[in-house]
Amino acid sequence: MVSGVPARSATRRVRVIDSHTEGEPTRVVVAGGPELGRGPLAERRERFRRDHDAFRRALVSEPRGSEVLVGALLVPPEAPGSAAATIFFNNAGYLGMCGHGTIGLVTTLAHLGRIRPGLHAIETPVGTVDTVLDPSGPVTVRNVASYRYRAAVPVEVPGHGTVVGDIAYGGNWFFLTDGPPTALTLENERALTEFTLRVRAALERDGVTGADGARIDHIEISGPPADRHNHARNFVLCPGGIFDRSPCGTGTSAKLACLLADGRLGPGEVWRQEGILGTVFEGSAVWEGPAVRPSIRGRAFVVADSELVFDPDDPFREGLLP
Ligand code: PYC
Repeated sequence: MVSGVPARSATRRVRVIDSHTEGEPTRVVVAGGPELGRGPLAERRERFRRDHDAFRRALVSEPRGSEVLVGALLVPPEAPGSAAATIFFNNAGYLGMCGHGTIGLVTTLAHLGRIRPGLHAIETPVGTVDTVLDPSGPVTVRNVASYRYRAAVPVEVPGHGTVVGDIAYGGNWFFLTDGPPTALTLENERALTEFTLRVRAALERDGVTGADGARIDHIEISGPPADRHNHARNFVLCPGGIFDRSPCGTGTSAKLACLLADGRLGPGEVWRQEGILGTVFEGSAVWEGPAVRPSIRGRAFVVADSELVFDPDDPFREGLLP
C-alpha cells in the first residue's frame, strides 16, 4: 500500500464537488477522503501531509485534476458552532487559507443543503473565518488577521533589474509589487508567469522570507484595472507555478493590509480588486491592533457533483506526476 491511496482489491470511490469562484476552481472532498482524527486543524494538516500525501496528489493532479485546482478536504470541526472545517491543498502542497476556496466551499455546502443563507464559521489550519452566504448567492469571507510585514523590499531579478515590493500576510505569504513588466492581460500570461517565477526564485536566492522564515510562495503584481469601476487588476502566481484565475482572496487580503498601512485606503472603504480574467472580489478591511481584518466578497458556481474512482489496477491511480 502507498499512503493515502491503498492498493486494495476494492475500487475506492471519493465524492467531490467542483466549483469555480470568479474563475478559480475548487474541489471539495465530501466523502471517501482520509481519516485524520481529531485535534487542532494545523496538526491534522501535518497528519495529512505525513500519511496521506498521495491522496492529495491523486485529487488535484492529472488525470483527475490539473495544477490550477485547489482541493478542500472536509473534516469534522473542532468547535460545536462551526459549520465546517477544511484543509486546503494544491499540486504543490498545502495552503494556510484560501479565499476563493472558502467561497467555493460555502457555495458547495449550500448546494448540499447543509447550510442556508446567513453566518457560518469555517475552521482552517490558520484560524476560523466567518463567512456570510447571501440569499442571492455571493459569499463574504471575514478572513484571518492580515498584515504587512516589510515595505519596499528590493530584489534583483535576472533580466528585470531591481524589483521593489512589500511582503504581507493574508492567510498565505505574498510579495506584492506594482508596475507590471507588461500589461496584465491573459495574452501575456506566459510573460507574467515567467516574471513572477523569477521574482520568487530571487527572493529564495536571497533568503527573503515572511515572518519566522516562512516561505513566500505567492507573488502578486498590481496594475491599472481594465474597468474603471474597479480600483486595480492583479496577477497572482500560486505555489505550484500557475496563476490564480480569480483575484485571489488571500492576495486581496494582503493587498488591503498594505493599502491601509500606506493610508491609501481607509478602514471600511471598499476596494474592487479585478483579477486577470476581469472578475472582481470586493474587499474592505478594518484595523485590529497592528493587523487588519479583511472581508472579501465574491461568487462561486458549482460545476460538477461527482465520484472519483481509484481502480487498484490503475498504475496512475495516484496521479501522473510525483
Ligand atoms: O483565493 O486565497 C485565494 C487563493 C490562494 C491560492 C489560490 N487562490
